Amino acid sequence: MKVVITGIAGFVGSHLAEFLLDKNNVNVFGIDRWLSRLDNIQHIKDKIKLIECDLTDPFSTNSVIEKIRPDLIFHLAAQSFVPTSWSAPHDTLTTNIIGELNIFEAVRKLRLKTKIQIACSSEEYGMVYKNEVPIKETNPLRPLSPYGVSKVAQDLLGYQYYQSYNMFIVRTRGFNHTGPRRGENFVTSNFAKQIALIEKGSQKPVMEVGNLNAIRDFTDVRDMVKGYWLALEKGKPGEEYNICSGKGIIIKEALKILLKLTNEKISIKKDPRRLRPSDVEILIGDCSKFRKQTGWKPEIPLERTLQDLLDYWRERV
Ligand code: A2R
Repeated sequence: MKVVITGIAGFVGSHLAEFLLDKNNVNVFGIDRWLSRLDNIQHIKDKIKLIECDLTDPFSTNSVIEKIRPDLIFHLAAQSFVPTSWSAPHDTLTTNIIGELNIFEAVRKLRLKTKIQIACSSEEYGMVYKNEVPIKETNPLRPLSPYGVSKVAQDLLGYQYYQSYNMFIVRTRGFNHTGPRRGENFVTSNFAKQIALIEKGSQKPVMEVGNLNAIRDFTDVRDMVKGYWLALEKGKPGEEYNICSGKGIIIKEALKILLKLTNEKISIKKDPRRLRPSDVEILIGDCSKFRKQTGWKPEIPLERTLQDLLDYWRERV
C-alpha cells in the first residue's frame, strides 16, 4: 500500500510516519520542501521516500500525485500556528486552502480511488458558549482567527469534493495535541523548553507566559495519529469527526503539572506579547461519534505526555 503524508517533516507527520512504519505492507512517501528542516524525521529518513513538492503549486502537486498514485493521503501540511495566521493571513489561507485544493484536483483529474484524510481543527469551532461544551460535530463553526477560517474552508472543501465527485475524504477535527517534537511556539512545548533552559542555567528562573486561563482538551500526538489512521480505515467518507480526550484542562493546570516535574523554583511572569487579538476561551470536545465508528480511544495520560515533552527538550537545549 502506498501512503503519502504531506507535512511529513512536521510535528504530527513525523509521528504518523513512525506509526505507519510499524505496519506491514505500507510504503511511506513524504512531501517536503527544499528548505524543510528534517530534524523530526532524521532517524527514519532511510525508511521513507521523500519527494519535493510545494502544495501551493498545482503543477508540483499534480506531478507528485501522478508519479506515486497513492492509496492513502494523510494531508497534514499547513501553516499550523494560530498566532502566525494574524501576521500572515494571506499565506495561511493560501497554504491551507489552495494547498488542499491542489491535492483534491490532482486526485480527481487522475481519477484515482485514493482515500484522503484532512487534518481539520477544533479551532474551527472558535467562539463556543459554555452551554455548548462538550462540543459535538454539529456545533456551529464560529472561527476566531484566520487559521480557524482556513480550517473551516479546508473542512467544507472536503465535504464538497465528497458530495460533488464522490471522493473518499474524511475530515478529522483534532483538538489540541502535544508531545515530543511539538514546535516550541505551542504553549505546552514552550513551557517545557523554558524549564529545560532554566535547568541548564541558560534562562533566569522566570517562566514567561501568555493566557493561562484558556481551557483546552489535550491528546497525546501518538494517540492522535492512531486516530488519523483509523479515520481512513474505519471512518465513513464525507463525514467529519472530532478527535479529542473529552477532558478540559485549564492551561494553568498543565503548567503546574510541568512545574512538578522539575526541582527548580520557578516564578511566573505575564508577557503581553503572548496574548492573541481574540482567543478561544474553552475547547472541550465530544468524540463519541468517532469512538463509536472506529473504536479509538486515547491511551496516554497527559502527565506522561508532558514528561516526554520535557525530556525531549532536556535532550535538546
Ligand atoms: O514548512 P516546511 O517546509 O517545514 O513544511 C511544513 C509543511 N508545509 C508544506 N508542505 C508543502 N507545501 C507547502 N506549501 C507547505 N507549507 C507547510 O507542513 C511542515 O512539514 C508541515 C507542518 O508541520 P507543523 O507546523 O509541525 O504542523 P503540525 O503540528 O504537524 O500539524 C499537522 C496538521 C496541520 O494541518 C495543522 O493545521 C493541524 O494538524 O492541526
